[in-house]
Amino acid sequence: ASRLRGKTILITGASSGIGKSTALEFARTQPDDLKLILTARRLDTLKELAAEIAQFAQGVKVLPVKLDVSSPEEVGAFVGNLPEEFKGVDVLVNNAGLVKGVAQAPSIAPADITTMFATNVTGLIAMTQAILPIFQARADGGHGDIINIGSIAGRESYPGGSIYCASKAAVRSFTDALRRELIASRIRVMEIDPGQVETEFSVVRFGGDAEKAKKVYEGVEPLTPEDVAEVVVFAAGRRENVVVADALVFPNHQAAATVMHRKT
Ligand code: NDP
Ligand code: 8X3
Repeated sequence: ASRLRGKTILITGASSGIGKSTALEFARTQPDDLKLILTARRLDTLKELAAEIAQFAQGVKVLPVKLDVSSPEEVGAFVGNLPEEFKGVDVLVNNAGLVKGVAQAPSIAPADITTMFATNVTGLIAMTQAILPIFQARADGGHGDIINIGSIAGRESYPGGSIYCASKAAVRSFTDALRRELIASRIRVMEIDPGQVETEFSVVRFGGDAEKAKKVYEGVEPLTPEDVAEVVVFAAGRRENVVVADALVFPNHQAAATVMHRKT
């Protein structure tokens, strides 16, 4: 039997890209008995995803929830508002995140700096703090999984990405500290760092300019969000004593944040 049977999985940023594919992959892997709490700001998109999952996985209960992780009020009210049958969260996938622009200091818009940190860093930390008490209330010192989506950008900085890179470095640092802090429990703290993945990421970066976003992937074959989703579900599905603590996932043409082989 799958180790994921009966689990309650909470995914942030499930309306697009890696988060959406992760929801679908969990449902495919455990279609008979699973609960998915899918969160993002776009509730309509989450409802469409819930309908898509219902078509092939009748045993998966999906709860779409509108949640802006950058809002301390919304995150603060989140757990208390969960229906009773979804309160026992087993896995938190901290995936919501974004990049804004390619500006360099001193010309980075203050609002973009705030948005990136409030979403990628403060939001991820707030979600973690909201869910950890659920894990810690369990017997044997507590158990549950935290899977943080970092980035190659958190390991290596590049020009035009200073704030995004700093935000993902903060995720990495927080994740490492948390794993150390929780060592006496059975809580698993994991980080998955993708390289280039084609999602809405670059469209968001360029403020909706799809043409500009397309250029990022010209001559290269990026990862698909499904590729990353498979790694997330693999990590969550390991035996309880196995912690996929830290995974860096590149497409074959990529060897570093800015080292890519492009076909011309
Ligand atoms: P997408 O833009 O396709 O998806 C981002 C998701 O985050 C959306 O579902 C969006 O939903 C959600 N989101 C954004 N802001 C908020 C917010 N304030 N509150 C709640 N949800 C929010 O991009 P990806 O799938 O690529 O990104 C997912 C994660 O992967 C991010 O953390 C990103 O940094 C990371 N990553 C991406 C890489 C890439 O190359 N694409 C590489 C490495 C890491 P909504 O707008 O509905 O709120
Ligand atoms: C997204 C990857 O390096 O293009 O996290 O910013 S990068």
